[in-house]
Amino acid sequence: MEQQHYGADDITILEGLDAVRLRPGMYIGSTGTRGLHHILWEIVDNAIDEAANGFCDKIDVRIYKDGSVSVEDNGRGIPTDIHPKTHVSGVQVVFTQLHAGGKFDEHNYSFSGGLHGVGASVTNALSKWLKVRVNKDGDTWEMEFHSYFDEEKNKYESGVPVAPLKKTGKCGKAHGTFVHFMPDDAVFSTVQYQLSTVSHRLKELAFLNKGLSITLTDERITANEYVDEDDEDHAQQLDLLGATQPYSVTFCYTGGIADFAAYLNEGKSKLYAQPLYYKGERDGILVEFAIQHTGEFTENLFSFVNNIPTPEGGYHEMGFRGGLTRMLNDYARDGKLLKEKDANFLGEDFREGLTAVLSIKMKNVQFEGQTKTKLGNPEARSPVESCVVEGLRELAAQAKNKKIFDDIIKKAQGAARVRIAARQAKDTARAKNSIDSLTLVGKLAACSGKKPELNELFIVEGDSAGGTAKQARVRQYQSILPLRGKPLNVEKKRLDQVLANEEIRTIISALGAGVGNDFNLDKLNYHKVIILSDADQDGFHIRCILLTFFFRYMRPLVNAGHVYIGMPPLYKVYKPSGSAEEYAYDDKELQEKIEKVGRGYLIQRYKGLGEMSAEQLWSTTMDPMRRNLTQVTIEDAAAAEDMITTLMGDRVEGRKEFLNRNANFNKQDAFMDRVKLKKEGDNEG
Ligand code: TSJ
Repeated sequence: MEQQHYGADDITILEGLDAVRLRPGMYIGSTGTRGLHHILWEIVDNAIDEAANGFCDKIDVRIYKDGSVSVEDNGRGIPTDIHPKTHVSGVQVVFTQLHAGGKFDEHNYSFSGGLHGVGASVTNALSKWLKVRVNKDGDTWEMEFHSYFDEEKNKYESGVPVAPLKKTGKCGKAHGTFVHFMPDDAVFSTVQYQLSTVSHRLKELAFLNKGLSITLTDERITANEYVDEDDEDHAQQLDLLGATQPYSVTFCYTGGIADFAAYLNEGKSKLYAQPLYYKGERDGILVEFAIQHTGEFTENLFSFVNNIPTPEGGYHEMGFRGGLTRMLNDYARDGKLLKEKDANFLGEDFREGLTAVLSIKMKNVQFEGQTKTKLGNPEARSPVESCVVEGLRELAAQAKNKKIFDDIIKKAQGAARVRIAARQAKDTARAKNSIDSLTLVGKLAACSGKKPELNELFIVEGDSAGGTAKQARVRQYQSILPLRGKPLNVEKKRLDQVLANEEIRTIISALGAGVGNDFNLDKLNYHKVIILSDADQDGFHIRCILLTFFFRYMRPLVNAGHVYIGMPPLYKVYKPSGSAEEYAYDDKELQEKIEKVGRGYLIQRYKGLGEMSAEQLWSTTMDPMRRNLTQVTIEDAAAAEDMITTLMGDRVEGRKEFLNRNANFNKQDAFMDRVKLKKEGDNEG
């Protein structure tokens, strides 16, 4: 080709962009909606790098009516001077040279270069047009690129400069870079940017870059035309902006990933109010983490490398988990929370209910895995682990955090107990056939219906009341399980004893969903598990024992709201003639019922369920239309945990004090202080 006015360098540059055009998938993965968003992230990443280097604190992303999109920062502005080797401006190099992104010199470190990081030139190559404006040292500079089909050459020309970079005005003290481009519909199967996708990622980037303010504006729609369910920022702005303004949202988090962790835990019960946060550096790797334990069981670790999510995990996650386990075991030993003879906790014990955000930054990242979102650099593991150990030690050394760390260990103790019990349950099951295959004919009066969602299991105190309940029930959907005497107080026994206990085994077997770690809600035979015990001290104790067992060994059952307490009436107010009959469930109600029945009333006080006739038990306690059921849900698992330890465990003083305080068993039971109780049928607790 005879175009000698181009230098040799320029020709290779153009060939570079042609290659992108020819095989876009090689550079951006796909030409679908993912690829479309990818070329936006390439641009955003450059602005994020400028922020990470401390030169900018504001980024604006705008989606226009015509489908184009722009990114603007208030950074130093892309260098405008002529590049000594290529004899073109820095701006031109950025947009026409493959892989020019970021690495200008050794003083600006750029960590992009993972999933993204192919550079802004790729965005240019795959755009119909791209405009850039730089404000720098008082001058405004502009340049434009375009892609078009060259009829003469019979080929596509991609990302070609329309003209060299030129000064177009003065900007005063303003500084920054503005890049505006139109994705090429000849390349992408769709050129519609998805507001929810862009919004979600920008919010994530705002969390990952503490203090950075990112605004997203979508001119395609007005403020009241889009409501993102989990975008509380937008919900707040809706009223202000109304129908006349374009949709716009600003994300800015001064707490960074600590705010991220708090956001992830919104609406959950927490072991401690604020996430623990640390930022450190080891062997050239920046490590930042935030952790907060919830009352739930699942572990939620959100990890990032160079701001890119790594849902498949990798070596940084191994380092994080290792560091967490090592430090917390050391802490427990040092504080004598683990005795000399005790085995170490397992990592999983410390991660029950853990929400964590881990963000690391390193060079030369290697992504692996099915979706290339797993960090494959083994050298990342050890520095992350030491940073996590160091960070947690530093945090634990602060007086204000002592209780938090003690509570984390306490929670781990609970988790370890369940873990050990589950293992022993398996062993026991292996030894004595299987727990599920236990036949309990004669004890359990099973219902005939086969729909768990309709079925109810009454766990009834005593054989006598159990017999009455069997007469009273509707066989179709109500099962009766009488308990002889008190079940085992699981808190005070060794765990293998718990699972060897006949009453406990009967309950496990009746529910059909297993126990401990193997507990599986999907297999549950009854969606209502109703504890029916007398309204006296023994009944109260039995109720506590059962709730403790469910809490410890079948917590999902409690969390899902399947556990109920049946409330038998305390009094019957009636006329001997039989013309009136009312039941009262507490003393206040007794007065009301006395007034209702009027002169000549008699009162019967029920001492136990066994004193009732089948008809009375049905109408007052078992009939879904008339009974007084209370649902048990753990509002604060940590608090309930503490209460259980006090009430059922070894803290004798606490227990005495508690029992004295709650002498009125009619109104109080162990869980009522800590547990959220709501009436059957209510939708709101
Ligand atoms: F993607 C992109 F290149 F088009 C782009 C770059 C897009 C956007 C919105 C912003 C940027 C960008 C680049 N913002 N800030 C910078 N900074 C530099 O390129 C820069 C400026 C000065 C110096 C220096 O050493 O003086 C070094 C660099 C890398």
